[in-house]
Amino acid sequence: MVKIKCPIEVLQIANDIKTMKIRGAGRIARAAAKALKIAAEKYEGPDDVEVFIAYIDHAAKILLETRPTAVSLPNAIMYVITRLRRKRPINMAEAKALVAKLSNEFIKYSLTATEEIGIIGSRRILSGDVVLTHCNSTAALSVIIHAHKQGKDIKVYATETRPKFQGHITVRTLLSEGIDVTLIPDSAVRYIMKKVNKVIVGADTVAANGAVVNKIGTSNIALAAHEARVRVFVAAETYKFSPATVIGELVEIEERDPREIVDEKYLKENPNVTVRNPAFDITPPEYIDAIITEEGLIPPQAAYLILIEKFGWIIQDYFISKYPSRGEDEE
Ligand code: RUB
Repeated sequence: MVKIKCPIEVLQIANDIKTMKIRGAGRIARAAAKALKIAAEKYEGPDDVEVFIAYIDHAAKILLETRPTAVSLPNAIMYVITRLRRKRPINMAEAKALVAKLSNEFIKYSLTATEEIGIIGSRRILSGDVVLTHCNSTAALSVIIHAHKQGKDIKVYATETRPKFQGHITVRTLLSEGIDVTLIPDSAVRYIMKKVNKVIVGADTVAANGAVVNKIGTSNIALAAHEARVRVFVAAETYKFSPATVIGELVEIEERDPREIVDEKYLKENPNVTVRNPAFDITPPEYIDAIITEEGLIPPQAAYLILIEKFGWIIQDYFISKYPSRGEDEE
């Protein structure tokens, strides 16, 4: 089949995700959906829907190869592509319009979900609360900002989040909302936990057993919170739940360039030192009090229910591809 080149704008978005100019699981997902829409608009191949779909698949593949951990990225792409395939557009105009519609639909859903999480989660924040957050999560910030807008008097500790310092983005956002925020080094978490009474973080991926994959250091924070009897809330839209984990797939943890931690000179002068830079870690469900989704506040153990409700047909497809007899109709 003819391979049509991916437009430069799509390659640029892919590169921005890879280099973290676009970062955060929700933003990555929306950028990927937008990239597919641009790909559809810029399509210059033959007037053949099958070729068009193969071209969109190719753009999707490039986007999927950018970062491995946040499931929001494949889920956003799957949202567009599976519906495009199922709908079977009869001509190019219909196919292009459908990709644009699905992309817009996903982006709107994502933004609305973040708002709803803010409203739901803010009910659990009380005046006088001292909240600790890690990295930079739009969903977690939505909870904090909604609570503040309701007139609740809250104080926030934000971790720096080495090595990329996303905590500074969090601090800037909270300050611009007029929220009292203190920046702390990641290593000060257990020391500060005495003053904190709620932890709120985001998620890149939620597994079927309720384990949460989020920025490296999240599991240390959850452990320190558990020890100090401080509640841990995870703010996560349902497209951050991973259907593949239902069939036992593991979540790949991104290892980034060591030069985000030490410079080139250090690596040259210390050839025997191995520097590792894992970007995410896994917090087991035992250390999480609740996950705040747009579908409501759930215990982490209910992740499977969300997955079946939201991705049931995809999970079914996984099973059918592995065990074809499951797809056969019963007599
Ligand atoms: C970002 C990170 C965030 C989640 C949730 O990591 O771990 O906590 O992605 O963010 P990175 P959001 O900076 O490496 O992308 O709630 O904005 O989707």
